[in-house]
Amino acid sequence: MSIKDIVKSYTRSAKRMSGDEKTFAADLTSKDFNDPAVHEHTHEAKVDYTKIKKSPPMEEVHKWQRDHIKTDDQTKEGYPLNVIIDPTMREMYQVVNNAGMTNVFDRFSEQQPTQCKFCIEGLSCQLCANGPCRISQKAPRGVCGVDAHTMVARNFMYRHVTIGTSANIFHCHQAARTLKAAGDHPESGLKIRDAEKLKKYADMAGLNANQSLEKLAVEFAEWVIRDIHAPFHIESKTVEAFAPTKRKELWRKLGLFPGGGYSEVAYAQTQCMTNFTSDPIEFLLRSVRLGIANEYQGLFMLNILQEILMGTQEITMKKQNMGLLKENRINVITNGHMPLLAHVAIDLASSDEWQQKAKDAGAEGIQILGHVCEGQQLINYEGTNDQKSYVGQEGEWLSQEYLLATGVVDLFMFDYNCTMPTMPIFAKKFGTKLLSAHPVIKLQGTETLDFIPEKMKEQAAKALEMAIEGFKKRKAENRETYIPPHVSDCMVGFSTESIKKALGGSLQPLIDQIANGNIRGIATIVGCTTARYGQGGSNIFKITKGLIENNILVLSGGCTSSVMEYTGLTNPKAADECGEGLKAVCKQLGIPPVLSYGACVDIGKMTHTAMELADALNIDTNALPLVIGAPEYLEQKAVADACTAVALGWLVHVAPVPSITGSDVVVKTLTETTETLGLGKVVVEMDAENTVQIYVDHIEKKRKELGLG
Ligand code: XCC
Repeated sequence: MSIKDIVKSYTRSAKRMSGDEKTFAADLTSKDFNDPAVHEHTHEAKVDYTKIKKSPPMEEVHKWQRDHIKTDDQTKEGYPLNVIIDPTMREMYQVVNNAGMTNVFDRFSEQQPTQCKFCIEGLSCQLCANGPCRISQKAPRGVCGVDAHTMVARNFMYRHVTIGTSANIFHCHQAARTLKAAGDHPESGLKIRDAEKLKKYADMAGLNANQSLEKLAVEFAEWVIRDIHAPFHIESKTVEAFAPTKRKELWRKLGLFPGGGYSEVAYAQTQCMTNFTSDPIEFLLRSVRLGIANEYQGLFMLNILQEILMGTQEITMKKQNMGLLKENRINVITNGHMPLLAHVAIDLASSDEWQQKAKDAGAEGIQILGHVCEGQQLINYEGTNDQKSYVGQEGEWLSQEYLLATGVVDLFMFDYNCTMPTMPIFAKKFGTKLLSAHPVIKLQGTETLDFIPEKMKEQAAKALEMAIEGFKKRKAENRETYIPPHVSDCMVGFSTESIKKALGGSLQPLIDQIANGNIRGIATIVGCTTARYGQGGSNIFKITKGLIENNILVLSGGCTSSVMEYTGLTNPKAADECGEGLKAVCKQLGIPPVLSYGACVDIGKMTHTAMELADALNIDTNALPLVIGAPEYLEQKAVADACTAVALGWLVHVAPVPSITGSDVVVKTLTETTETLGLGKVVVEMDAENTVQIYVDHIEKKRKELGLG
């Protein structure tokens, strides 16, 4: 901008601040906002469930999905139906798009080509009032003097890793509060379902496990909470108690052993202030350090806490997708990642008393489905298995607007991330009641519950009452609805413990199959799905197909699990699609080639399996024939999780391209140097076939180093 333009811009800004001139948003219309109080346009949208191309029955869908990924039809032309491979989402996208309503795929199109080259490469900074600065050849430094390498590395840690780490630790903190409440107030709703697990981990934490379960629950929860809140300069007790010995030595040597998680995040954010740290390598190593806190004070620990409360995973057959919704039942969706209140609601709704209340309202009953990672967790927990009100998993995060457009969702309750800001207007249009289960997530015009684990039973009852009201209103208004009829059968419930149990008590049979080469190695395909060209679930599916054909066993976690489910890869029948070695193993055990570990937060369980495998082989974690893949990563937790994987010594593949390509120092450090330090490294690759080859090559390299043929 010229000096004249700058003066003009500041003068205009000043006028806007004083109210003398309109802001940019003042020129938008009320239909461009999500506050249901001002959004008056939903009634104009004409919803027609008949003018859509319906998906064929599931068997044909599976055939179509397999043919489809062989074509190159993944670009702008034909978007988004060329990337959406979920049969229900394909139908409901058409409904929403025909009605002219905002939705995730159309918003992605609207954002093209506005998306900014500088931001994509990490070369823009908005931290201080001299900015925003963008780095180019003409202007190689920001106004403060920051160079490209520092700007990219700082953005990486500040915008992605600190947010993701604090989110996972915050989640763990809430789970610990809930365990404490279950001990202090056993009538509050949550139960201690896996007492053995509580004793085992409390013992590993150095606590006295020979006391009443209630007292032990309180003590263990307080131990976790104390560690999360410890200062950054005091070594974390959870890391000390649960991380592999060889890793801890390395982390100490490299200065990466973290202290208390919240304090680590505060330290890292402080470093990001303008004119503070400028060493790019420091930001990158600090990110790895945050990755360790992210694991042991976040993912790993929150899994243990939730399993104590909801029962460890159990291998079983379950169902998935929108076809599980029922026109004449009260349909409750629970969305998010922290199914604590949801579990109490399922408990209550499964009782005869609440089923009767539903019948009194004119329904055939009340049922609950989990959306996104929450649903993935709930179908896995042993504690949900025989609860009749829980009917299955609904879909990935991309599908939530389309889900409400069915018109049959009576209550959409949500707790922790992955609830779109547009939910209030969809709820208004389609008569759904919304309820937030934690004040950390507030949507415009939407009721929010305080997070009080001691009162969860009461809160769950309130949620179910809201659902009953929603149903009554839907019926009274005689609303038109449509449920896409597609459902997948899937085998779920995999975890270290459930796999060991299925294998007769140890991981040895799995190790034998890896050693004899039937299984070449393991790939964890985790994380989200994105709306980008070539993604939308397609990239995950294509890569996974390639891996199992190459005899690589796949573990899934996150919205990737939904993709595996609606493409049939978590069905034992998918054994026929594998290479000969993996096929033989799957057939012998009656398992699919993709083992669903559940949610993205269940990555903590995958690292647990990997750590036990490494222990059984007496090797460090980085020696395992293992690759971590996030082929459609979306948000900050995924980036923090990638840092965890780097800390544990693993190759991490990510797509789409993360915003680090503006600096060769950052790229080289994360893709090469970290590995030379005994850590893992990052690989970026967009093409699915190349990606499969990268995984295969890495696994074969690790096999060779281990002396395996
Ligand atoms: Fe959200 Fe977990 Fe990502 Fe899916 S995988 S888009 S975070 S729901 Ni977690």
